[in-house]
Amino acid sequence: MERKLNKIVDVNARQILDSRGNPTVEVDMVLSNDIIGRGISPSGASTGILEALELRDGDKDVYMGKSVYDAVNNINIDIKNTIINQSFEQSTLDELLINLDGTENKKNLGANAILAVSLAFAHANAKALNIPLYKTFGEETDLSLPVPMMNIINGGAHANNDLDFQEFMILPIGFDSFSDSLRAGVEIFHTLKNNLNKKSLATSVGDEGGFAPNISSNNEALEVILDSIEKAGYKPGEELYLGLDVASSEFYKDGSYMMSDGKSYDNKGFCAYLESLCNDYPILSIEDGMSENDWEGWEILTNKLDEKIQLVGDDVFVTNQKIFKTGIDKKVANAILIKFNQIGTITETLDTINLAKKNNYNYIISHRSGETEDVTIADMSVGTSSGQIKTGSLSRSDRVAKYNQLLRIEEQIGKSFFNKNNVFKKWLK
Ligand code: 2PG
Ligand code: MG
Repeated sequence: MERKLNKIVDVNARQILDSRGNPTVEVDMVLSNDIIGRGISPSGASTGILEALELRDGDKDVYMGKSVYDAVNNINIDIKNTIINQSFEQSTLDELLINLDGTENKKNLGANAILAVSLAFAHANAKALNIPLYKTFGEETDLSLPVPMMNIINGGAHANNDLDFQEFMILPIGFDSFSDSLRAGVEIFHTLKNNLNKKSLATSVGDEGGFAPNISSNNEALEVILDSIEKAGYKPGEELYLGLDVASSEFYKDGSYMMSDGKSYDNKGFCAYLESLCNDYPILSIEDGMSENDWEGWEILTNKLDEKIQLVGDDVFVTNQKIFKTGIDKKVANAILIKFNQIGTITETLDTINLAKKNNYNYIISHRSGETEDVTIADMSVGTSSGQIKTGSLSRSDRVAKYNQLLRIEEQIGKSFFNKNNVFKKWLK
């Protein structure tokens, strides 16, 4: 029997604030029968140059140019007038939004406007179907609870220390449940705080809730994390692995990877440097090891490390099917980071995930450094069975809200769904 679709009876957008105190777009969508769904757009700091366009007003006297009143108006006028009193599936709504914008990078209406509408519909639609949101993102037979990639030391564009690498993450994979892996992460996080305190290093946190101590050496950051894992009573290289988001596009200039200690590398040299870190530490995943502008470097890196670790493309693929397709053809990376605001609709995000699945690439559902109370990514990681989620550290509500949602989902579906597909099996022999 065909489902009777609910009509959209109201759409109301407003400007709210994200976790960095910058304006962002929120949408409340009302369907018939008083069903309400809310969508909020997140916002990045180390953005890929080919990401869909985040529309900001640019008036330096208002919110330092960052207000989003135009995007809000685009929803309250153009989008609302086009979709009101009609009924949709997620895919037909998203298609209409894409066509209404009419540009490759969503610059007319703004990807922040379009995504907030797409997300609001996803939430409303799940309520109309009377099912949890995570069940709308994939097959019910293929759910899993993700391994959290916890970013406990922040550097790069997310902190004002001298660390070149943006994220130093721990991956608690040797546990039987999401809640046990979360507990290990939290205990290590607090042990790390003590460790930093003892070294008289600052324990204030960066944009993603990880510590941002004033250390400048990558090795020192990795050492203090390893020590904290052990002091917390866990086994590195067995229960806990390390992950990096190098975010190397941020320090790639004129064909060189320029480090803050004055060293610079060409792509071969930088690849050798990353390989040496992998030999010295239990690193299981490296994101953006090469710049978005250095596809040759990406090929070198993939040839060298594909068999050893997960190589994640973020800035280089920007959740964009077309660009990702080029990466697949060139055999670049073996995993893709998925951020729905890089592309702008739920449907396109799910299409990119399906492309990853078909080509045996891992896919990681990810937050942005500017987040909100919205927890959709937690549901998406379960529904698409990504097996991994990147949602920051173990402090600040914008980060832990996603972990808390995963705890709720664990309660509903059961602990046995943790890392069900064992997405790391290729590298852990
Ligand atoms: C990244 C993200 C999230 P941003 O580079 O992976 O951690 O950062 O949102 O600033 O792009
Ligand atoms: Mg990244």
